[in-house]
Amino acid sequence: MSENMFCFQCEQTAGGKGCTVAGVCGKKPSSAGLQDEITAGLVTLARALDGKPACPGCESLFMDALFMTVTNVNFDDADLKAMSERVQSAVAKAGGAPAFAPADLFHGNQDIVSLRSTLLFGLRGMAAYAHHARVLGKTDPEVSGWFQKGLKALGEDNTVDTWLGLILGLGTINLKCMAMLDAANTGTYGTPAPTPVSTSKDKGPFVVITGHDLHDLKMLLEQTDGKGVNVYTHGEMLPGHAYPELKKYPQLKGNFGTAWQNQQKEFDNLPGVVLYTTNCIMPPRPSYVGNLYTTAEVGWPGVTHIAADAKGHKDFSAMIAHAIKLGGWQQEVTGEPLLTGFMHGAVLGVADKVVGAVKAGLIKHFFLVGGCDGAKLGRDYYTEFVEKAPKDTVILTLACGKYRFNHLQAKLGDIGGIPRLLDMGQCNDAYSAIQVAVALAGAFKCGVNDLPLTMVLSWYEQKAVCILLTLLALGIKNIYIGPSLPAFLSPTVLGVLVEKFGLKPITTADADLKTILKT
Ligand code: SF4
Ligand code: SF3
Repeated sequence: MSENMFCFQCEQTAGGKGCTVAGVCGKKPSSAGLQDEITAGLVTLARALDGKPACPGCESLFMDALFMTVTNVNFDDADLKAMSERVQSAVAKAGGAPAFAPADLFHGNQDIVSLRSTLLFGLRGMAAYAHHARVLGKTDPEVSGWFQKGLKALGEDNTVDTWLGLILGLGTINLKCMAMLDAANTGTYGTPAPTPVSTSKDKGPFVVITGHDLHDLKMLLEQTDGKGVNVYTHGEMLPGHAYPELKKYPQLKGNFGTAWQNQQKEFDNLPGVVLYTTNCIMPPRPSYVGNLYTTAEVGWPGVTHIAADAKGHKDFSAMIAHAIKLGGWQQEVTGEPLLTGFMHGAVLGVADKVVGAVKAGLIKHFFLVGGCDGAKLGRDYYTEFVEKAPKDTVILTLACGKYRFNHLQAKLGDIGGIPRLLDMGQCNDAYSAIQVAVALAGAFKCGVNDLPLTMVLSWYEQKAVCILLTLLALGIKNIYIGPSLPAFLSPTVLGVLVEKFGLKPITTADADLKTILKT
């Protein structure tokens, strides 16, 4: 088999090793090549800027270009080529520098490639979060500067210790980035509150909006207001319902579908349009490809892209008219509501109740069962884990992996007036989980590692990588991770993480619960 490309950045990578002929995600070798070209160009740009302040527009260029290379974001070679040219022109304007070549990304022994790749993938994940905060007007010089610093480091021959320092440094700065995004989201749209979200389908035309960008959701709600067009959230957009400034729109009807990997089935013959604001777009089927729209860094060849104008405004009118023409669902279908909105503001608001329930022995353990969903077998572990967790335990969840079990909310019941399953929001709301853990540690006068709290994470793409690095940088130990370990972690690097942080691959729900709860 000839090697046309090499990519091992996500959990579904071919054979658990690397996609070499074509991406399991649908990425073509030409797109993979362009993404490597963009990345290498960014390293050269970071070199060229060394010691100088970032060129005008370079801060956003770093974020947007890295975001574009995240799994399932952009499959359109025309977009990737245009981005690569933007990077090259910035390099030329910065005065040039010794070129870092795409092949250099894979230079060195297995461990060096592993360490370099871990840093790169973490940077890609953080870039998506920084992008969402930036569109809401929030930037931080330290976060922005770190893209330049991290990219420059990718081109250096560092020692293992230096690489490890950089990787944990990225974890620390990503906490700042997630805090900035949290401040951007809550500052703009208010403090999320627990909110039941309908999963019913109402009659009439509709737009489905997927991805993480709340600013896009807000613009869509403004432009559908009073038009008789309903809006449904999909995937990671579900927590949008919990924000006061978003849920006030009556046409924000509910949540449609489940996590990203089911879209080809769920969007089949959909009588409405779909707007993708971030990852995760999958190869669309002919039955619905004509109903899709992309925005921001997302792209699929032939799918209409809605770009922002110079003021950041996006004109969704043609897409809304398309939804009206499609007519929407003709019959109402009733579904069970999902509960979301337990971000840190809501949970810390009932902190006394939570602490009281622990002290009274009602709550014995907390689990954070969170992270990405995906198509591969083995992800039923997370459903089983939640179902089998004893009744005196509370489960915090976040990101799209929760669709494996969020419909079980009512069945799981509550403890002392607190639901046993608390949906804390999107993957970036890992910040909320950290805030809650730190507050609990404060209330019990102990360290986070001494709390009766275990993190059981599922990963798929690079945002999960930067979050994991943040948790490690905070010194959080004994994290369970699955469904499989990242292919980009070499045995030696994995060994270091296991030794230093007690990182554990998941086994079975029964065995892991037994170990954690020492039963
Ligand atoms: Fe393969 Fe994942 Fe890379 Fe796609 S993103 S090419 S599935 S490793
Ligand atoms: Fe999900 Fe793609 Fe990662 Fe934000 S939307 S968590 S997989």
